[in-house]
Amino acid sequence: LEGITKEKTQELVEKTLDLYTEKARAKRAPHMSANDPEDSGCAIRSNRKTVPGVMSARGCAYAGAKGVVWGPIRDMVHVSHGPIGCGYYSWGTRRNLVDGTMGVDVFSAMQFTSDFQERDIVYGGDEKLRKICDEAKELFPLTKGISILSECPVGLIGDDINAVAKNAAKDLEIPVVPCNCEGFRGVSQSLGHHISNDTIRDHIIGTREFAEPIGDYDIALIGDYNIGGDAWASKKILEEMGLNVKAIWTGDGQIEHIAATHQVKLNLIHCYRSMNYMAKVMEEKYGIPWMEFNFFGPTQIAKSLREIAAQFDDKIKENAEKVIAKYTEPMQKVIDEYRPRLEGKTVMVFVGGLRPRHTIGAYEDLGMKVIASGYEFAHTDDYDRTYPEMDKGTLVFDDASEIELEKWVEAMRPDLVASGVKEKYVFQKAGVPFRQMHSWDYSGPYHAYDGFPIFARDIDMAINSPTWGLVKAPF
Ligand code: CFM
Repeated sequence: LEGITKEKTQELVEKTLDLYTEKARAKRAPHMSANDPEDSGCAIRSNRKTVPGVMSARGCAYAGAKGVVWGPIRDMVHVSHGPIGCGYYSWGTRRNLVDGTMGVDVFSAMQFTSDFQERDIVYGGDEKLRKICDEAKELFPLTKGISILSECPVGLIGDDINAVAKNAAKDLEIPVVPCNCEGFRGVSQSLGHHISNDTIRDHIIGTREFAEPIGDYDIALIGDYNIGGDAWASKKILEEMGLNVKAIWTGDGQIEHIAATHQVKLNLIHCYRSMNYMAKVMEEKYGIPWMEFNFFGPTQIAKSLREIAAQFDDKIKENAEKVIAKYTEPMQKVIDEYRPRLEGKTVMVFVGGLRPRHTIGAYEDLGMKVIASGYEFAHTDDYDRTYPEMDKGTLVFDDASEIELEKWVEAMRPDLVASGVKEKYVFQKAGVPFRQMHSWDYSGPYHAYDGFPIFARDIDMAINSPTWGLVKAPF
């Protein structure tokens, strides 16, 4: 990588830390470093409380539960339990697409909230919650269950949603799942993922069986949330190679399929960060093996298809080769079209807990280089998986603040910033091309062979738009 050395990047890190007071500097310093794949000493500190007063892009435990794990399950009513704002701001923003008839057998785009008022804070919201459960079942008789996602006040006032859920489940004869995911728990949305995994473990998994007998090629797709149709694109090629995707966790998810996942032969896990807990539980409790894979960009897709096929017999292995062969030419066409326009361009990535490492190969397929990558809420095991993917001297960081990002972009001048909506307009106004890499900027899918042509088009559109010639950047 031209011009990028470990020393220069470390110098930039020091200069960035100079922005802070001594105390804040000491806290932020372990969260950013020049990458050195051979030196484990560059380990980034992660999953710690954000420094107060420093602007963070993180979400909360409720966001991780309502928005990420539970929300995409399409045939349940998900109740945001507490004041109205949390429900409103987690309403449809993640673009986890679903199939079915809204309001009849699908409820994921609707907002159910207990809309707490002062009265509920003072006298408790349990009765109201019970009424909501009854009304939800009455208004939507085809609902397959209800999840109760607690917002902060519920835990603070000590309401017993577990008792309400237990009684409602008995009376209504559907699963009613209490999820104690109050936003103040933990340091980010990551704990919300964990709490949600635990509630699926305690209330859902193993409570149903699949209607048909289980076969040797039956698998589950774990940690694909169908953002912009991602899970549909992933499912398509897994089925083309002869596997049966019996359940998706939780994109376009169906609760009865999720409940029967303990019967599958293999768990394929895409978003390791948000669902490794359940993969491990199913391995320990039901002996189901699991493996990680990566469906971003043709290089990683082919590698993953072969690794997945290696878990099965020769028929599946041959099928995998056929699938790879079938898509080689169309993918090469995409590369031939876009690579000449993107060759040598650089990217800074800052997203949640998976994409900062999983998308690297897709950029590389287009001739681009990731020169800086960071997570909002990853843990040590995510960073350990990241160092080998990044070149020596590139910047790796954790829970960056807005001022840090600005300093790095100013110094490293990436050709693209790939991050979230809170970052988008800051960098676009500075004249730096940007893609919103959570919701795919209203585009997608980006997963699998259906996704790559769209990804390539979008990245080209962002970087090579003539608009940038008209913007006067402040630096
Ligand atoms: Fe997994 Fe995700 Fe991500 Fe995530 Fe998220 Fe997301 Fe994300 Mo936004 S589950 S960790 S909590 S891949 S919503 S679909 S894009 S931060 S990198």
